[in-house]
Amino acid sequence: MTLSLFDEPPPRYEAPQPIAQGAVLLRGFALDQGEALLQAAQQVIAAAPLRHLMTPGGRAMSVGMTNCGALGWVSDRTGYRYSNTDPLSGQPWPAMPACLLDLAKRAAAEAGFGHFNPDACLINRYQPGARLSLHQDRDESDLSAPIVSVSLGLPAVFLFGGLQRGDRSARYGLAHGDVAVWGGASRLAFHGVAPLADGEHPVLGRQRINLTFRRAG
Ligand code: MD6
Ligand code: FE
Repeated sequence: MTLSLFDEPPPRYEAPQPIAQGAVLLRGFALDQGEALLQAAQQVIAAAPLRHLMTPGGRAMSVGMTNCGALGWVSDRTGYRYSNTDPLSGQPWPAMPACLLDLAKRAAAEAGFGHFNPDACLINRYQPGARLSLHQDRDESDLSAPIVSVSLGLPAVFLFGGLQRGDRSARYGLAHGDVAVWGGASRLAFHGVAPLADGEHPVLGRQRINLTFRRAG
């Protein structure tokens, strides 16, 4: 039997791809759990809807966000912080679904960070044009833990720079099922997401969903 270009098996996870000291891409690592992860994310979104948070500067973010886990990342006119309740409902955030927690722990271990125990999972929805400008994740009290970021749906261009805002940043394509992990010497690296190109993903349609896990408290 010959394997044509059109019936190639889907790409499978192979090995970590280092991008900086303490930072790796795990391409395809979440592929075989994509459906379960999406179902779990949809359950969270049903209980704590996506919203466009206000930046301290007074602009609505283009990315829609919500959270699950003990702590959730929020932004408003007073600043960025973690909160143990959803400001929209006043209720605790939905619990972190077991399949999400399990994936985050396995990805961290694969990247060389054992014993990762995230208490915060930020769910981000990018529609075409949505972007995240270069920033550091530094609202977490435990900076010894890495960040695990899972991409689902439309592909995006991930910008990964250095420890200074002005450092040159490299661009990496992130596809459905890819996981990025950064910690150690890269924990405070500047990073962002270029404006999402329009397209149609077979499962998710015109959107990208990103799950970002941290140890916040
Ligand atoms: C991403 N997200 O969507 C990466 N950081 O691929 C982030 O880096 C991020 O969405 C801090 C706060 C919200 C975020
Ligand atoms: Fe970030």
